[in-house]
Amino acid sequence: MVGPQHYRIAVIGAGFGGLGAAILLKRRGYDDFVVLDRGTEVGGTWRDNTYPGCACDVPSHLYSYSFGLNPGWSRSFSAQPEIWDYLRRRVGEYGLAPHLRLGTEVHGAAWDGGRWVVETSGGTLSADVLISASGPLCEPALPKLSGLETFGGEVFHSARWRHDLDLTGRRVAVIGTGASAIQFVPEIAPEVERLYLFQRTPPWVMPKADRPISRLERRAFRAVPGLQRLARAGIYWAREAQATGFLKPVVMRLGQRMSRAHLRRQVPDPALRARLTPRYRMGCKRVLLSNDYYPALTRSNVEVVDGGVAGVRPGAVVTAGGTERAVDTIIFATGFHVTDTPIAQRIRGRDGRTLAEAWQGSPQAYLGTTVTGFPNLFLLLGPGTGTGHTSVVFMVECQLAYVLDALRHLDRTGATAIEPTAAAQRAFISTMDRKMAGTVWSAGGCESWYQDSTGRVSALWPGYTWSYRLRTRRFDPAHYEVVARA
Ligand code: N01
Repeated sequence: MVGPQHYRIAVIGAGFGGLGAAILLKRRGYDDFVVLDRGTEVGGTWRDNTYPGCACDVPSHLYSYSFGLNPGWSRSFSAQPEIWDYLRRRVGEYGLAPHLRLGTEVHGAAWDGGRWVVETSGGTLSADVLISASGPLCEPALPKLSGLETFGGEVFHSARWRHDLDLTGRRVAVIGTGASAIQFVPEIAPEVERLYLFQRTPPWVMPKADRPISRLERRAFRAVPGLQRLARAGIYWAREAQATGFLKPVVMRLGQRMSRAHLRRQVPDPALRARLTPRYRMGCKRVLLSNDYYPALTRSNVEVVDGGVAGVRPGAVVTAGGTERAVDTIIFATGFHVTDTPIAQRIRGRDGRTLAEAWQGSPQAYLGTTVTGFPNLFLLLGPGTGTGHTSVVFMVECQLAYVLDALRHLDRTGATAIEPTAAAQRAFISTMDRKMAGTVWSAGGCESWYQDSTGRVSALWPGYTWSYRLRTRRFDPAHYEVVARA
């Protein structure tokens, strides 16, 4: 009987992580790999998030692969269509199409003692090595609101924008005031009849230094070798300097002063201003950048409703204070399943447990990449590799260097499987936790998606990202159990 199609490497996800993996695998001479994605196009979060105003809050030159610079960025902070286009163009440029299996959802992956057996919507395949690049911000989180099923109007999440729905003249409830909401609220506010913004925690908002990149600049980036790399390095190190504020929260006071001045300039009404003033230390949640969010909230057809949502009734949202706002549309801008990502329930390791069962609500991985009990598994943007201040693409590249070195190790030594020792993973996590303790992410007085269900900040790297680069430059076999070929 013919078994499932076998690959050397299977990659889950065709976003920044998965495409980056594919490009580098190809460049290193690996041809026997497959990239699986449930979407019918590549692009990951930049394919899925198409809400009006969707853009990156990391400067364009930094938010791209170091091996795939784009001198043609049209703005200092790129909008979603341009980033998505950047990713799609990489497919043709690197000849990735034969490796892509789009429209293929991974239902499960299990280690069978010598390889990964991957069940997908398109059948079963197997692989020696599994790279999970499914992304931490891929699965929309919808709060369980009582009465939601009785609402009777339109309901959707910001990451699944209903472009077929004309919002003109509608009465809309937006729930959430995070990075997504602050981008689309100013876009839809002029269209809708009424917009009720349900705010539970006012965020810190800073001005966004966004501007078009002139044709002259773009020409210079194309013509002068190294110029774009220089610009990128400048942005990178400026961002790294900002990390000091997250690691030593007292430095954040300056940022808080700047943000309050921004609020004062843009919101003349002192009562509204007071309600928009954050009550936790800046950086504890993601710092938001916007020049048009506060002005949108001063519009006469916009009301900020404090305290969150108590429930939903037919044709209305019930406020925490028990009053109602009559609406015909609810838009959830309520974030994603980050530390409880569904893929963790689908990957089963050596002892038959899933990642979610092994983690017990608090994700852990050695270097945020490999997990004890899960041989030959690599997690891109795994636990502890998010950043609050700079580009996650940088972190992905650090991980990819590590993964490629691990593959080289397997090839060179003839080993069949590697997994981090329990002691190495434990020691790594305890160092992470110790470093995290003094940071604004754990001591800033807020709740955020950086924290898991146990309250541990398990989503972020608690340091400068250059230190992560140093930790991941080389695969370190001393911290691994290695299974030699029989
Ligand atoms: O989600 P969020 P997001 N009742 O989790 C509120 C990235 N991103 O999609 O703060 C009422 O930040 C919740 O309230 P509170 C970026 O990394 C990047 O906006 O918990 N409210 C909060 O206000 C970002 O951090 C870009 O009190 C409820 C909001 O929903 C991440 O994605 C652009 C609620 C959720 O905010 C997620 O951002 C966009 C409830 N039951 C996003 N449940 C770039 O520019 C939740 N909330 C790159």
